[in-house]
Formats: sequence, C-alpha cells, structure tokens
Amino acid sequence: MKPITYELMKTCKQTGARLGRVHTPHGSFDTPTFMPVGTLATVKTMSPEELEELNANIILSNTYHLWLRPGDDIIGEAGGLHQFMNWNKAILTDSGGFQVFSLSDRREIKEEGVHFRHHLSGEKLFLSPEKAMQIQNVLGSDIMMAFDECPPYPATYDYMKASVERTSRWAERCLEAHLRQNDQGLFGIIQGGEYEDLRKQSIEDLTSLDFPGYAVGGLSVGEPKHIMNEVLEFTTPLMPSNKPRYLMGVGSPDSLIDGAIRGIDMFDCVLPTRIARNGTCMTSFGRLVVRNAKYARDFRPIDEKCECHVCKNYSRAYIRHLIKCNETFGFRLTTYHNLYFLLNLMRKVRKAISEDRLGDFKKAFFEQYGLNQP
Ligand code: PRF
Ligand code: ZN
Repeated sequence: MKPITYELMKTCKQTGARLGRVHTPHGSFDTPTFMPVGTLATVKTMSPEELEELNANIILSNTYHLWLRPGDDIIGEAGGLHQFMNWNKAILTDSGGFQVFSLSDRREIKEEGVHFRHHLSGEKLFLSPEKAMQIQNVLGSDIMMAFDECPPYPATYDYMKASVERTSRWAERCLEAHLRQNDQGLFGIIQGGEYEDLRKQSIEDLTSLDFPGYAVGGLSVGEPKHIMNEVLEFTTPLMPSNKPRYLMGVGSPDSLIDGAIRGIDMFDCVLPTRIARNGTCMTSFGRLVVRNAKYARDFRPIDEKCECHVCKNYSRAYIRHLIKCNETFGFRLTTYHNLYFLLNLMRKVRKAISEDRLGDFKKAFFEQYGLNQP
C-alpha cells in the first residue's frame, strides 16, 4: 500500500498556487499547510490538546535530537513517537542531516556518512543514510526525510555539484534501507543551491527513484530573499505535479505566501514558536514585540483582528508582564497566538486559491503587513 498520497484539488487561476490534500496513516491535511515544529517530541509550551484546538494536522519532529535524547530505543519501547507524545495526527521527521550540519562544528563528511561530535557532550557520533532510516523507522513518523547534505550559502559550483551527487547516492541508499514502506512514506530532498542546472540534476536523480513526495532543501540558509523566489521559480515546475512539495525550514508569513504562489504545499519553521518565547508576536500589521515598555498599560489584545483564544481573553499588558517575569504562561500565550496566526494565514491562503484570488490576497496582506512587495 501507499502510505502517502496527494490529491490536487485545483490551481489558482491568478497565481498557479496549488490547493490539495495529503493522506497519511494518521489522517489527512489540506495544503498549502504549515507544520509546527516539535523538535524534542513537544511543540515547545503547547500540549497536543492545544495543537488540536489550533487545527494543526501535522507536526514536525527531529531524528537527530530524539536519537540523542531520550534515544530512539526508548521511543520504540513506548510504541513509537505518536504514542510516546500522545499525538495521534500526522508526524513528519527530518532526517538529521541538516541538524548535524547546523549544530556540530567538528564534522567530517565521508561517502559512508557524517562523523561528528555531540552538540552538548562532545561524544563521537556517526550518522549515515542507513542509520537515519533505521531511527526514523523506529520513531514511526508518517513522513520520513532522506538523509541529505545542506551546504551553506554561498557554496562554490564545484562543491555544490559534488554535494548534489552525493545526496543523490545517499537518497538511493535511504530507499534501500527504509524497511516500513507500507506505513511510512519517505520524501526525497532536492539540493543544488542557487544553481539552476544542479537543481535540475538533483530533481532528475531523485524523481527516477519515485519517492511519494519531494522537498526543496538548501534554501533559507542565508541567501537574499529574491534568490529563494528565483530558485523556486525554476525548481517547482520541474517537480512532479502529482506529489506533495515541501519547502524546508521556511515560515515567515511573506515566504509562506510567496512559496505557495510558486507551487509549494508544505512548510515548517521554528520561527513562530521561537520568537514567541522572546516576546515577539506575528500580527496582521507586522511583528509586535509585546515585551516592549510601550505595552505596559495597553489593555488591547495582541492583534485586534485575531479571533484566537488568547486575543479574546488576554491583554498586551498582562502578557508583557508575564514575559518580563519569565512566567511560562506568558510563553504559552504568545506561542498559541503565533501558531494560530500562521495556521489561520494558511486557511486564508487555501480559501483564496479556491476562489482564484491569491494574487489579490497577497497584495492586501503585504500592504497591511508592511512589506511593499511587487
Ligand atoms: N535539509 C534537511 N532539513 C532541512 C533543510 C535541508 O536542506 C533546511 C533548509 N532550509 C531546513 N531543514 N534535511
Ligand atoms: Zn491571537
């Protein structure tokens, strides 16, 4: 059986954005969608019940972190990640490749895999395509990611070419080592940086392996924003239209809209949850730093246009007070609001696609959000 299937409902006549639905062994989700990040088997400060209330239908977790703590053996004994964390909807796990590259300073990339040191203890570790598949098979996520290399920006053409070729060989090894093909879908990850011919080569290599979905990796790694849009413009048209497309590590409101317009279906990012914990909120009028002194006596909600539980019941002044005092409840309130804001933005994007007016929606959104985009 095929664990992951994609239904394309329609494309927006104004922009070409896709409205679709992905089916997984733990339920379906409508796309374009945003996946909240739960690195350590928790979306920081949120209970699974709250995530359900927010209508999150898929979350992301990390192979690298769970392998190190508490260890995939313990999660396996619990009956898998869904059981362990009490989340019965879909889970996607990243492969660990990206985390090794971003967290570990001493690392050595070999054909076999990556040797590196634990980002906390310094212990010697080794991650390979086979190991990343074995761990994800134990975790039991609905969508697993291939073990890839995400080179830094900028990388030379020659480095990128060698890296793309290695990532393709690794993808083949991933497919071979993936032992739960009936109930877990494995996505391939397209690399190639800003080089058009390397993106094309990466897509050709990976699509010949027939994954049930494809990610665009190697973006949002420090390149200027127009480069991300340009890369998506020449990359997504070459990707299969009958499979979901996932843009990894992207989650600012403007990038979600720009990505959807370029044919992306899935996004994830720590941005909404991370900035929430330093007192920054996403609103229809741009970012609001609620810990700012000017909100000390401001009894309005974070976002007067927001219909979330937090905005209906709590003031800027109260939330500011909590966050200034490091009270965990404050972080829960800002996290809840930010996730509501992004999940609700995606609902509006889907509605706009269904009515062929995502271009108009983008224009109005950017005007309010304070980004003067063409
Ligand atoms: N590869 C993997 N995970 C990722 C990325 C990637 O390129 C990115 C790039 N923004 C985020 N997360 N495996
Ligand atoms: Zn709100």
